[in-house]
Amino acid sequence: MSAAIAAPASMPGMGAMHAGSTAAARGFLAYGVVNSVDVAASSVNITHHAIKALGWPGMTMTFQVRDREDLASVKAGEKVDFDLARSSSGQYVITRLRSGR
Ligand SMILES: [Cu+2]
Repeated sequence: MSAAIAAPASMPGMGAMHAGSTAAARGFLAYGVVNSVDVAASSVNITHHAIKALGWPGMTMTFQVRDREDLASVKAGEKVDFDLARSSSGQYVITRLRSGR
């Protein structure tokens, strides 16, 4: 995918949108570019493409990662693909993260 990512620098109210009402505990495949990795916090900041299945536009945001080991395989500036799943608290977390190819 070579399309430019039209990413607003930040989106106020995005958190509420991400806590939205998508039903089951499905996984959602997404693509983006890593901006920063925080191993201590088990989180990664990603500028992701639009995720149609969730109705999300492309944007920059921080995700929690379920398996911290996934963070060892990615670094800032790298293209990645990842799976999102909705946690019991209603947040979307990354359940699988890997370098794009
Ligand atoms: Cu987002």
